[in-house]
Amino acid sequence: MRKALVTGITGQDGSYLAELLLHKGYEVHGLIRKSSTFNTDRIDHIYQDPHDPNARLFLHYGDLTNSEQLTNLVYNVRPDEIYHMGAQSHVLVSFEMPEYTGNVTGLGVTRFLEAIRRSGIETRFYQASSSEMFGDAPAPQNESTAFRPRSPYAIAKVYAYWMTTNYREAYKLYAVNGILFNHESPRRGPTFLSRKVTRGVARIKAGDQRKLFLGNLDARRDYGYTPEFVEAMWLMLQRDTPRDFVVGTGVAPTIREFVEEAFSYAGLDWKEYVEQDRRYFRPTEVDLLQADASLARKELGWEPKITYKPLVRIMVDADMQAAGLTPIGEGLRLLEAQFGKWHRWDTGVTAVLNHAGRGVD
Ligand code: NAP
Ligand code: G4F
Repeated sequence: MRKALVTGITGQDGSYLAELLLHKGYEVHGLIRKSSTFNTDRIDHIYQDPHDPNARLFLHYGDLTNSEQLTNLVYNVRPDEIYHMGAQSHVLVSFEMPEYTGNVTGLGVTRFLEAIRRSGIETRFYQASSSEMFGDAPAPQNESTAFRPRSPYAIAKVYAYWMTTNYREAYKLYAVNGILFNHESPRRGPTFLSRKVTRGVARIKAGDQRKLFLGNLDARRDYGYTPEFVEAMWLMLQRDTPRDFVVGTGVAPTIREFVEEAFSYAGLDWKEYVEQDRRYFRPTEVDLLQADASLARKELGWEPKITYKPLVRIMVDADMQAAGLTPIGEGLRLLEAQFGKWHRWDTGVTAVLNHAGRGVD
């Protein structure tokens, strides 16, 4: 049985990726942070009691700032594939915490690469690189576009990108960068734009919120649907030779267009509810991210089905359900028509969990 180690398994991408890998028959090991409250909501529905002889999901405490722990984990688990999703991933927060972001998002990668090199194990390493690295480089951006990062987050990712590249070249590690453009889902963290908007729409509909305060509405983002993106990550590690890929839909609405689409899907006029607040503006913004993912299409056979309009429907439906409303239904129908069961957004479905026994003692 193939073994995968997933960092950031409690995050949006890590949770979908873990589902995909379990579905493909892998034994999955996830790194999770110690927290005084439960932080496994996104993976509760795939949790397995480690006492179960058939268990294939195992969780390990760890932190990306602690190299000794990461080295032990790599050495003890000896995974065939490592998907490094863990990061301080919020761009605006990175301006408030630049040093911490550099430590976790940048140096965290070096700690892993060193752990692999020193342990001498045969493994394949996926680095979650970001379209934010392109910054204000002209669009559309592809694998040859030079980076012009505009935030401490993006700069940390550029460092991590080059460390991954260097370990591939210097030590012949199978190490690749997936340069992914924005991808969203009902599991997106609620402080990222897409989810803040779709959750806001649902809460306004439910009468739980009156206004939605946002920052810059003029930037453009290339929005895709996360479950499709984790398939691209897996495909990247299945190739004979390691290579970096850009992954995105090529469709890049303005934030204003995204907002308008979400409100109008729910039958609301966004202008009545949205106000701008300076606190959500970034000191330096990235104006336009738009992917040229032709290499991924050609070499990986990866083709996205969902662009931002259907994405909005999926996310608003999910947030309406979460707010106790009956979803409008177009998003639900879309998922049923296009995807398999592992794309569901509800958590805690397959098991009523005993929160006292999550297998991380
Ligand atoms: P996310 O939801 O913010 O998840 C980040 C994960 O990293 C969480 O599991 C978090 O744990 C974990 N983490 C943070 N700091 C850590 C630390 N010090 N030690 C151990 N774990 C830590 O991010 P995402 O959207 O899933 O993105 C996954 C990766 O892809 C990130 O590296 C992100 O930068 C990158 N990326 C994302 C996108 C996108 O559009 N989503 C695009 C390009 C690249 P907690 O749950 O405990 O906070
Ligand atoms: O949702 P965002 O915070 O995502 P951003 O900055 O594009 O970063 C995300 O995608 C990257 C890939 O390109 C990842 F690497 C990164 O980890 C993260 O997942 O902001 C999107 C846009 C920005 O232009 C921002 O200025 O929305 C604008 N925006 C306007 N009002 C807002 C808000 N963003 C947030 N988070 N909150 C607002 O109120």
